[in-house]
Amino acid sequence: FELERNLRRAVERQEFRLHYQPLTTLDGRPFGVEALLRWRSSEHGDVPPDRFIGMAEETGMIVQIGNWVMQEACRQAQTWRKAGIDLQVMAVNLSPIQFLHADVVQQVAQTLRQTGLPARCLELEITEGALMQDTDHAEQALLALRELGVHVVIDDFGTGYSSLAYLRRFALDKLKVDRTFLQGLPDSASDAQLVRTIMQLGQGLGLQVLVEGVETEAQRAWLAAEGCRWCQGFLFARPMSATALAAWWPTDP
Ligand code: G
Ligand code: G
Ligand code: MN
Ligand code: NA
Repeated sequence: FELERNLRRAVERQEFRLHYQPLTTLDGRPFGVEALLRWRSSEHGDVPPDRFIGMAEETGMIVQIGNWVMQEACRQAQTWRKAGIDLQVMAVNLSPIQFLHADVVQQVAQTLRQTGLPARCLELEITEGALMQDTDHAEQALLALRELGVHVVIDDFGTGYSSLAYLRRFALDKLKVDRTFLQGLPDSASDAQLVRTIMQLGQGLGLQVLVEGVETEAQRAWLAAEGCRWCQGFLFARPMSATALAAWWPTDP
């Protein structure tokens, strides 16, 4: 209960920060980042998202927190772009609660207006579960988001309980292969077949496929041989503060 009470005050106390993890090509060149929420509580110290996102969802606070995340991520992206960093993608995680909220499209549009970030630079990461809870809402919201020009990504792809039929029904742009599939690579024949199949499925449907959780050179080599183009993982870069990200980003040759 104390954690919940303190979470309520965290926004006004400015205890949230965003970290950023690079999204890269297979040779490690970054084209964007994923924003990841961090809470430094004055009472509890650093609290990992796994420990408070669920609570924020149950209490509805995730809407306010999520709106802050989107605003801050877009503001930061536009600041970097103006400073000459060639950031093409700012990816933001949307909680199912946030995505199912009637205002979601309005919120996204307002954030883009207020920050000046071009819509094509914003990617919203949504899980399969969020899409399947209210498929009529999802269909309408995805069409409206596409109309705005933002991109929508299925996060943790392959771990949800949804039918493949939604892939043709919904206006989607990208799949992010869940990192649990990477763990067995390159040794596990079944993991290899699953990742290969997801990449083919995405390609066949005109969706980009990004593989997350790349941790080893052997995984990178396997993905390169399979024709994978986009990835994210500790092998290339971990999530880092805004200051660290700006220092890490390569300057043009
Ligand atoms: O780096 P990491 O430990 O931050 O993320 C743990 C989990 O928390 C991941 O599943 C990630 O998607 C989720 N997460 C991180 N930041 C956000 C956020 O801003 N909003 C939501 N809804 N989830 C987030
Ligand atoms: O669910 P989502 O994809 O939003 O989760 C992002 C989470 O994945 C963050 O916690 C991030 O730190 C973590 N992550 C990113 N790359 C790797 C990786 O290579 N290995 C592991 N174990 N976690 C990773
Ligand atoms: Mn994500
Ligand atoms: Na994921």
